[in-house]
Amino acid sequence: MDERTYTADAEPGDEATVAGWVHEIRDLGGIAFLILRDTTGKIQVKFEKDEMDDDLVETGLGVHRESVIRVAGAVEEEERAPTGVEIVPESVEVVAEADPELPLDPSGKVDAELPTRLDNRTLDLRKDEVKAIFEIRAELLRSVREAFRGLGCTEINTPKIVATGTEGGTELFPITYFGQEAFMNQSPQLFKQLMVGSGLERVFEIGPIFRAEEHNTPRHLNEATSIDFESAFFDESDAMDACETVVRAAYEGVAENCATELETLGLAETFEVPEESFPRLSYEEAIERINATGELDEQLVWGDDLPTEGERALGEEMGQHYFITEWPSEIKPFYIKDKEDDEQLSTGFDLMHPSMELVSGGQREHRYEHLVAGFEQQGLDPEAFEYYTKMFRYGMPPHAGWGLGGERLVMTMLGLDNIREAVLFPRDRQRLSP
Ligand code: AMO
Repeated sequence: MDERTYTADAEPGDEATVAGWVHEIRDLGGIAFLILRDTTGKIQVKFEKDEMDDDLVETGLGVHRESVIRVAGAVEEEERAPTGVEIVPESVEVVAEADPELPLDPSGKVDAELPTRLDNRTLDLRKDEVKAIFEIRAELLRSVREAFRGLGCTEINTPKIVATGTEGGTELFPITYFGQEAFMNQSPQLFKQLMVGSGLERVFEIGPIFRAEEHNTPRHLNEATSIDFESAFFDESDAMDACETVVRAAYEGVAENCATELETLGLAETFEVPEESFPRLSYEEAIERINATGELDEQLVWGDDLPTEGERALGEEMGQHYFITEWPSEIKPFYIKDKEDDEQLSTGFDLMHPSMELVSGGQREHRYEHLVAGFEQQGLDPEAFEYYTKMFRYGMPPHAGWGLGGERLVMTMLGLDNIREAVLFPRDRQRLSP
């Protein structure tokens, strides 16, 4: 058992053993201070050289920065100490020595570029502002899970090694599976849909998706975390309601439980839980409004995907989360259902943050003949998807759902410039390790 006291719990009058990293040593001559850091904060350790054992002073002040040490002593009140208390050490043990040369400076006094930080993520995460991002990410996922439970969902886990792709427009990563061609899964799409016809009916999954995107952008990863939802007997409007509930719950959880982290990131004053309900704009209105901004060199026409600059121009006008609905059927995947009264229009929707797309979703095609015809129209071989289509012959209810990019949610919530900031060990064109 770890019997140390966390630095944040050390109270004046305690005899405590604290353990952690040497953040800084300040030697003022007769007196010196060592700042010890652990996951809860920092504490000052005071060395009065003339009054202390020479070996103790030598061990405490001779250790390199970022070494791991254990210090036992009396906790005393000291107004001038950064946290109002300090430890007068009776023993100092060097548990794990750090090299004198560090690849980056965890005290943050010297800035490091993102690639250096990602190469040395362990050291990078010793910085309060980096650690804060991942504490918030964890809280966000906790709140999202709770919101899904509130919506009556069951959490599922589906295979990441698969036989077929589902998301046209992004490439697959092929792998060899016992001599057979297989792929890393792009989305749990087909599996989550199969569950709405099972006894589970309403499900969610939080897991990795793999996209062999060739381009290297600040908002694309080759391995991302997808937050997926699917429910029997939902239409696209119900699915949008559920999406709004989950996104708002993520903000609420962070606002409630991450005050310190938001403060560390300089967001305490500006962080806002979205209050208003998210407006729903049709695709047609969206392209008209983008065209009216005059930001694009060429006007958008019906059937165009929205270019990044277009999304940004519209986002600036909207100034909050909003849905884009009624997309042209031709630019949505085969599993999205067309509108009942107009098959040029789909039930597909996207949830947008003012700066980027966060979610795609829609009502699904649950009628067997229509589904198979849709495969053929998209140039896909229905036979390869027989494991999926077959279940639509045995009682598949109408259903709807969506997929939310976990890192994009963290990124937009915290105003990060690069999606890689929201992943411990990002996978991109250049980065396969660590
Ligand atoms: P889509 O492909 O739009 O839809 O993905 C859903 C959401 O996942 C995030 N995302 C990514 N984030 C980072 N890097 C990437 N390369 C990346 N690709 C996607 C985005 C995106 O909005 N099966 C459908 C969802 C559904 O209909 O249920 C799907 O995967 O935030």
